[in-house]
Amino acid sequence: MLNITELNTSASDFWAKLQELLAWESVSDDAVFNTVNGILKDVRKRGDAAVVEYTNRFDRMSVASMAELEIPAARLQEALTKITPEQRSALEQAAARLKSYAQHQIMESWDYTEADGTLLGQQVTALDRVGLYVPGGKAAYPSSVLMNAVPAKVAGVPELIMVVPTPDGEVNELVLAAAAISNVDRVFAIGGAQAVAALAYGTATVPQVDKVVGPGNIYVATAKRMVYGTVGIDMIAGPSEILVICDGKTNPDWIAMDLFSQAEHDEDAQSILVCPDAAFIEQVKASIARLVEEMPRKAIISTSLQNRGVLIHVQDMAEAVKVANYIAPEHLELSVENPREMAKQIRHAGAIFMGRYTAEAVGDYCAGPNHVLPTSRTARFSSPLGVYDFQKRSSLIDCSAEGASALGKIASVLARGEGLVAHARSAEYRIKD
Ligand code: HSO
Ligand code: ZN
Repeated sequence: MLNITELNTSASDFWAKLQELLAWESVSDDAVFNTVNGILKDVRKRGDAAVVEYTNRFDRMSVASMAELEIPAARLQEALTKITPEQRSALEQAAARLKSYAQHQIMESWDYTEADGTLLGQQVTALDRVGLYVPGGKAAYPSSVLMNAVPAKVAGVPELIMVVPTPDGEVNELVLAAAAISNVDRVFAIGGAQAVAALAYGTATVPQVDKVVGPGNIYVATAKRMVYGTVGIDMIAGPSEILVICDGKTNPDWIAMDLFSQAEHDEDAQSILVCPDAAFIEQVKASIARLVEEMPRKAIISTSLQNRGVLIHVQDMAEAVKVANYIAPEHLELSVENPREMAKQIRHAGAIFMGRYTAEAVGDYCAGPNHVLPTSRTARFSSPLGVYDFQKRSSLIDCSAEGASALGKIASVLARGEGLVAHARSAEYRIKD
């Protein structure tokens, strides 16, 4: 039997215990910081030559130039023929669904005209060039390529540059196929902090981007933090999380597998069940014990559940909602009778999966919404990745002569109050009396 932490909201130390279990130290390692700092400086100074050297060293490659590390468009198309027709169709269907959802998110420009003819508004434009980081190795998710690339393209980003490490020269055909399907413009077989640096600063071969998005290991996350300001970044993602609220009337096997679906991502992932029915919690524990044996990633799931998993017994559903709002989980499943009513009371969650039939897994791949979501309680102040992350806004002001005169009077007073005489006179010139 796995040893998963159990909490009861009626215990006096419940909130303190919960807080302890939620604590997650994000990127904060001095040694990593120093290594990344060195790589960023080196790439900034020596460009392609540095990127080639790091790639040969870290990914055990032996290329002579950066040009050899570009994966040509024809090779992406070829990947579409190397995967199975079933895989291709699944990727295409997922991409189409993500696209329709993303189209609902497009921010439009707007303006309005005041009585004196002054126009005010907001003009929305897409970013010019975006870099998409895709991890190599065990965390290479083609679904994440779609989740990042599709909204960028729907926003109208003309140039999308993907980087993906290919340790020992091994490419992931599904990742390349996903890049082809989502119209990524260029792909470089580079990774780590050196790839983030190449995107952020630009090299002779890798064009400088305006924003770097996509998940990565601690080196990539640290590099993203450090280049922020030179370029934009999406977010620094922590380990994946799921919180399931269940009223005790769903098949316990389904709930156990939903908890596994996050736990299998990595040892630090967090799966939490919140339920008012103690007998049902016991049933889920029995399902976990039985089903974990069938899991190819049994070791990862077990470690994740034992280190960070929590089974919370609440007094009633109102309390379940309170716990969920405090945790602000990345994924929240409402496996209850009337999920739409309950969802209205949820104030903090990355994505809400409603009803017994909605598994988080469909959201991870193909429902439509993005699977790049705020983790580690950041759903209290941030939102899923979307089209708006690839758009920006410019304010618009067009004064009529009359408007300039009226506004000039206000500006003049405020400017003189701040001691800024040039501001005041610039506004006063336009005042007509
Ligand atoms: N659950 C992950 C996304 C993912 N799942 C990718 C499977 N592949 C973070 O939302
Ligand atoms: Zn997942």
